[in-house]
Amino acid sequence: RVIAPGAVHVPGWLSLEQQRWIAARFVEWTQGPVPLRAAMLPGGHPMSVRTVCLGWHWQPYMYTREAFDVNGRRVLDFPDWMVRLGRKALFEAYGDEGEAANYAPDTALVNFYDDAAKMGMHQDKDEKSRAPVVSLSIGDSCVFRFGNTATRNKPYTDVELSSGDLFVFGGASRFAFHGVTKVLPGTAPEGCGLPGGRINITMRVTGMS
Ligand code: MD5
Ligand code: FE
Repeated sequence: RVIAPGAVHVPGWLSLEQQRWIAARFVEWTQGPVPLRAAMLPGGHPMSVRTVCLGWHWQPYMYTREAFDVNGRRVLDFPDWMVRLGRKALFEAYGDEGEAANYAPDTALVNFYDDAAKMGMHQDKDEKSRAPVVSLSIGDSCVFRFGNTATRNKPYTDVELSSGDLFVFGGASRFAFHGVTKVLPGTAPEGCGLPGGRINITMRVTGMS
């Protein structure tokens, strides 16, 4: 389950009941002050993935409290239960109790993928922190492409991420290029709480105050 140094994939980490509970929170987040939206890339094209943020709002390529690229409203707070879940995730991935206890994620980017959505190869460099990123998937499976830190091209490893999977990116893998090449429609398990599409939650430490 170690894909590269610091990159740990834990299939089926969330129970179906946890997946369902989180999927219900996702619906609430989308009905909060800032709706799901496709972020506009600097070239003028919207992303195919749609995102709602907690704690801090991400817009390419900065974090703010208010979503001034959407409707100017402040995003929902980062929930305490998610801090606790992030610490459990870090402990599961690395087994270091001290590191897990000190993990303090303060933003989550919650991505929704419909059948046609993809995410191009990129690095996550907008955080002023090297702390690990915790990723949780719910709904349809996808093909996740985990690359290298030097280029967006080969070598890379394609990994199928399915409903309930945990992936932690830390250490040498924190700034690796990565993307989602496709969603696999109709693969969501019965009872995961999402009838179609894929949710990915990424918890991060912004390093902002
Ligand atoms: C997703 N999300 O499935 C992917 C997977 C994103 C994003 O890439 O930026 O929202 S989470 C994978 C990820 C996040 C942060 C760092 C690294 C991977 N990494 O260093 O490989 O929606
Ligand atoms: Fe990313």
